[in-house]
Amino acid sequence: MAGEKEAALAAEPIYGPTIFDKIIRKEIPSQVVYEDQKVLAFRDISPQAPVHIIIIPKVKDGLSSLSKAEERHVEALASLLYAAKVVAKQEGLDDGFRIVINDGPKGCQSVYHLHVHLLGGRQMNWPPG
Ligand code: DGP
Repeated sequence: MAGEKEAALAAEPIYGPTIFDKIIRKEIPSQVVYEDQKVLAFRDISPQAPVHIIIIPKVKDGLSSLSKAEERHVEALASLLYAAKVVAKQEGLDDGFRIVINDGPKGCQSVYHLHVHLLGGRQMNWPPG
């Protein structure tokens, strides 16, 4: 049915490769600030704070978003948060910072490769928008 095909096409970019795969493979440039065996951290192209860094798992393994996480991803999820702490220290965010994970359309997720936003260098507000 046409409706099913449209739905499949619409879903393709969500579960397929994203711009972050190209960043991992260094096919497009990024300002990498931290890298280890499991994660890559680079400056956001559209910063929302003086420090705005994206932290991603190098191996996506189905983690298009946090809501897709399964028990096998627990270690990868922990690695992202620990890397966020390391990078925050590296960036001198000693007075505090914010971690954000956008999930799905209502969470304003635009790139479907799980990522943590590390924001800092200014006073954050609450509640968030
Ligand atoms: P989200 O909306 O939570 O899916 O965040 C995706 C972020 O990724 C957004 O803040 C902008 C950033 N981004 C998108 N494309 C690129 C890119 O090509 N390079 C870099 N450095 N960041 C990107």
